Amino acid sequence: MAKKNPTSFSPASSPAARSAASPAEIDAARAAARNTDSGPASPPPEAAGRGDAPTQKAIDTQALAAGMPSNPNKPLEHGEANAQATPAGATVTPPSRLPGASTLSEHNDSDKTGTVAPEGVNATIGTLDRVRVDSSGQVLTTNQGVGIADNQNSLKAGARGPVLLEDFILREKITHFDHERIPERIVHARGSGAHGFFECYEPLTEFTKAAPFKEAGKVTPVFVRFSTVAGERGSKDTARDVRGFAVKFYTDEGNWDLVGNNMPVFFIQDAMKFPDLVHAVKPEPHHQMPQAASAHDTFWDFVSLMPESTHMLMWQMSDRAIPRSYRMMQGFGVHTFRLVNEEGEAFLVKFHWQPKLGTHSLVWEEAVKISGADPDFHRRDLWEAIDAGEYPEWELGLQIFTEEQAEKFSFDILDATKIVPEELVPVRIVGRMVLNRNPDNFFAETEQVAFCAAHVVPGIDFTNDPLLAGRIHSYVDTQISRLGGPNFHELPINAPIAQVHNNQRDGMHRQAIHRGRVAYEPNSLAGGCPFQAGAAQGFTSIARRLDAKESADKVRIKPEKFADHYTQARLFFESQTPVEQAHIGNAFRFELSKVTVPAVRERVVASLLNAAPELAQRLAQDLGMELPAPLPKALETPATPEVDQSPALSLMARPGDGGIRTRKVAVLVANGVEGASLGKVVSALVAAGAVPRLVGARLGTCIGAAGERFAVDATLENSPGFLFDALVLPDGAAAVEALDADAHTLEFLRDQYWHCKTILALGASDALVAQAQIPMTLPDGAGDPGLILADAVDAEEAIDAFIAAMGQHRHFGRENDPPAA
Ligand code: HDE
Repeated sequence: MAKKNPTSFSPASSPAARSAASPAEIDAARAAARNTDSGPASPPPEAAGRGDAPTQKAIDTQALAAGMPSNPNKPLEHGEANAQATPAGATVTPPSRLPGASTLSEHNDSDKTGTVAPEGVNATIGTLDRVRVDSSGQVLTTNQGVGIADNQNSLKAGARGPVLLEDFILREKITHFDHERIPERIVHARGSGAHGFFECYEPLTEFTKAAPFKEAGKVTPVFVRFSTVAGERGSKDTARDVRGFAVKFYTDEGNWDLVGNNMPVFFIQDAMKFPDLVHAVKPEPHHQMPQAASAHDTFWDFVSLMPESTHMLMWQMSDRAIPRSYRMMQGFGVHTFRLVNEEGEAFLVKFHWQPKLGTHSLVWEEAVKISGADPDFHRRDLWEAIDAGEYPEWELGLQIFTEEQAEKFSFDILDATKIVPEELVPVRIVGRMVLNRNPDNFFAETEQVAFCAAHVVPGIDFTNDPLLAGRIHSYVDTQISRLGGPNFHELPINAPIAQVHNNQRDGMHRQAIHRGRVAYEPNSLAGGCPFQAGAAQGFTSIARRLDAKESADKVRIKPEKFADHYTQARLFFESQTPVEQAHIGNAFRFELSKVTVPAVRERVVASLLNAAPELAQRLAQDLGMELPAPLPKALETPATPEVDQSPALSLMARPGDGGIRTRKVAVLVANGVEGASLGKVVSALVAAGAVPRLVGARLGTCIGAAGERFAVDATLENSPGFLFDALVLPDGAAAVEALDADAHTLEFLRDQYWHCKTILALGASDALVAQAQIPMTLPDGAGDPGLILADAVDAEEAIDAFIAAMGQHRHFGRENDPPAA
């Protein structure tokens, strides 16, 4: 879309009173126009003659430049009054396309050059179709397009002779291979991405002019990358860690990256501490251990000296840090941002993504086991769901509030270790995001995508959050070394769908071929183009910054309220259900038990005493240590919080719709399985959208009791119980006997039980439940809602109960600490 320019001039016409040029003058002017240095500035009009392009170009260029006798915007560049009213740049419409051409030979087209650049277009931003490659029916070639006759042998001097240096085909292949790897991301190295779209439910123009929110039903393409933070690129998906939740909106007014996490707060308050935090959590530098884990000395040493991390530690030790799926976690923008409307009014905003499937997590032991059996667990889950047409969906929620409201809060909204409780500012749902296309190529898309906290569009702006300020710098900087130079924005996955026109040139791997000789602004030789967009169309920063003083002193200091390190940590802990609180305690215990220096453990417990004394006491007991004195507080009497509890902070607050779509169910089979009830289970599960898999001792065919044949699609060995959401043990005495003889079965069953998953045992298979010593009742004596034993004749009713129980996701009533023997 070409931008509109209100200040456009017409090219100057040739001076009227000019006496006719003599033939000698015309020849001289024509000759001069063929030189690239010096020459007559203004050839007479009749010198152009028919088809004399060089002379015509000189004439048109002169007219174009003369059309802008001065820069009319200069006076407006001064004075505070003009700061918010930047005009669009001045332009002159050229009399022809000749002055804008790099070369007059641009009409000579070929299969390589194509023709003249289409007017006002940057062709590098076309859809990804322009770079997709499909090799079906094609011969193998070198990178120069030369057919490769033999891809099996190097070029040798004789069949048994030496390989020749001349073999450019071998050398090109090996050289490219040698350079296939690029540096991984410093943090968030492990990740998975997908394409999709954002759809706006209602116009939000009252609050923002940002392109995606302009009208109901407006669709904006997105690319999303989920990640872990600490682990390397090849590390496991199910580590206890924060998850990155980065969304690139390809809006029609430029790219907007909402680079968030699955937790709404962060460890630190100032970007100055980020390298320290990351150095502390990454594998320790002397021996590079442990991989993808915070459970080690340096991390806990650092965070226990940084009490502002306490709130985030509560989140990180909660089950949020071990999600069941990327599709089942929330996302948050973390910082307070601003929305700005057409009138220039600004509002404060927090961004929330709410998964349609609800928020669900793994249990710790399950996460540990999955990391061994399937380190790609989350990557596989996302890929399979999208390829199966089960498109993951989130709703976007906004907490919109004013600076006047914010000033009254007991906490500082510039502090990234604080949330705005939903009781203070409700979350308003404004649209949905659907991920409906897997990438064609992991490297080209998911690896090369470059998110950047500085990528905002008109209508979105920053606040003075000092953590955000560091991020605005960091992301571009890191891409320059990771993606090999300043032109990473031209990589197809990063290019916006909005036009890109500026005077940046050159650099490593430049893709764009700019027409013309002008690469500066202001100019008259390109008619002033590309011209500055001005306040009406371009990005402007909101003038008022919270608490910014006109002539503030230069300081390195934090605002007072930043010193309240514990109030919201307590709020989070108090808002959890007892099960979640127990899991948080277990996680702290596990992590601290891996710390080798007692003083570090003590410091953590001493700090937690200020946030959740009962948690700290339990930890001291579990870690076999004396209860230390509480850590001195930076702020003895913080402001009274508005709320003591916020139910929305519990994972249980968002169970989803109770359905079981995409959940994986293991159906254990062996020869002699009762085919009729097996068939009913599988059909019912498929109808409910779940993914049943027949798991047997070996792949191949399993013969049912009535001679039915079933294909076994996974084995007890390659797909252990903890990889499934639920378990079905079908009827059939012979099958039960065979399964009973395989120790995998009992382990499978026990894992399902201890991880609180739903189990259905039909007919004779109750023997397996007994053999695995699965308790029939919960520790408190109540019936177990997730353990369904039924005669095969009652299969239908039992299957319904099984599906309903699966919809509850877990049956935590089974839990005991430690698990009962
Ligand atoms: Fe990042 N972060 N970050 N971060 N971050 C990166 O950029 C950084 C922070 C987040 O899938 C890096 O391209 C600083 C908060 C995500 O490609 C790097 C600070 C939040 C991703 C970087 C923070 C995030 C990154 C590494 C403190 C949640 C993955 C590679 C001032 C709101 C994006 C890269 C993807 C990645 C810097 C803190 C989210 C080095 C300096 C807070 C989701 O630029």
